[in-house]
Amino acid sequence: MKYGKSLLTAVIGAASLFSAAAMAENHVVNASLTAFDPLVVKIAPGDTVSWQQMNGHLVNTTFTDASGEQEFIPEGAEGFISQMGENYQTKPLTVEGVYLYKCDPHWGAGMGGAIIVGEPTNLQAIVDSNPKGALRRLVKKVEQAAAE
Ligand SMILES: [Cu+2]
Repeated sequence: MKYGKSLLTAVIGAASLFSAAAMAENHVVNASLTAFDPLVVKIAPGDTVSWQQMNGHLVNTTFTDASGEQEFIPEGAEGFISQMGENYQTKPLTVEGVYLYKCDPHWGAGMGGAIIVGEPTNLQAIVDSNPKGALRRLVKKVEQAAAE
């Protein structure tokens, strides 16, 4: 029976891999005044995120501070920058971790958001970078969402 069980496990494994790919979801975030709603989206690897009502807004994973440019995305992941006003959709996000983004014109008003793909692998590293201001507030929200 051992062989039978491992075969069954393999079949179930293949089936769940297939259904994971088939069931990749798109998660919609709405821009509303100077906030993204929802602020934090938790998604499965391979899912996508798209933004609506983006007139006057953009999404950008590149953060700039006095020490230069930095991206708060998982190692090996690709960042993204949309055009102003574009209802942008990401490629499938396959690298697990936290992706922070902001709307440049409204970042001063704290307009940023986060995507958690699978496990928040890089969250501690982001916290350890000692974020300040709007970035710190965004990271707090991500920590709360990750703990839920
Ligand atoms: Cu904006």
